[in-house]
Amino acid sequence: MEKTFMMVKPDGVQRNLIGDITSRFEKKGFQLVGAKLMQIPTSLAEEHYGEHKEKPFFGELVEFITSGPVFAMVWEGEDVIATARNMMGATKPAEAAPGTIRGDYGVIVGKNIIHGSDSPESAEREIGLFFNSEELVDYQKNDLNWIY
Ligand code: ABT
Ligand code: MG
Repeated sequence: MEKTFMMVKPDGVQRNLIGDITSRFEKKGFQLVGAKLMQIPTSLAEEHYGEHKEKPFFGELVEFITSGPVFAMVWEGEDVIATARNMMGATKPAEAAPGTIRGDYGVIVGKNIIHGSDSPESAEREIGLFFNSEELVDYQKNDLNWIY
């Protein structure tokens, strides 16, 4: 089953949006298979955002993502990578549709609340950067006779 890496960025954590954001993915029907609150070290931030190294906003980006705790998550489900990107909304909050996370809560492109992997290759790379295999849990929700 497809997996994606997502994180509530420092602005989302400061604004108490962890519960709302995780709730959206739970209600959609995806399964949480790993999660932790963490402070990203600069070296990990630079590696995670390596594709933007030459961009003028790289320094600010690394500074922002290391400025406070993030809530890192791995979600699993059919087409979860593309579906989660749709639920997040466009990178620029001004272009993000109402009803999406960035459309509902974001204003500034450099502080756009949530990250989600943009391809299967990115998902594999980012899950590997942020989680050890023993931190990911494989479990079934169906066939439990104590859920009524
Ligand atoms: P991320 O989930 O952070 O990767 O965002 P997304 O994939 O939607 O967008 P990309 B293009 O990867 O942007 C990475 C971060 O860079 C910020 N940014 C982007 C700017 O600050 N200015 C810009 O002009 C652009 C294009 C937005 C993203 N992060 N934050 N926070
Ligand atoms: Mg990106």
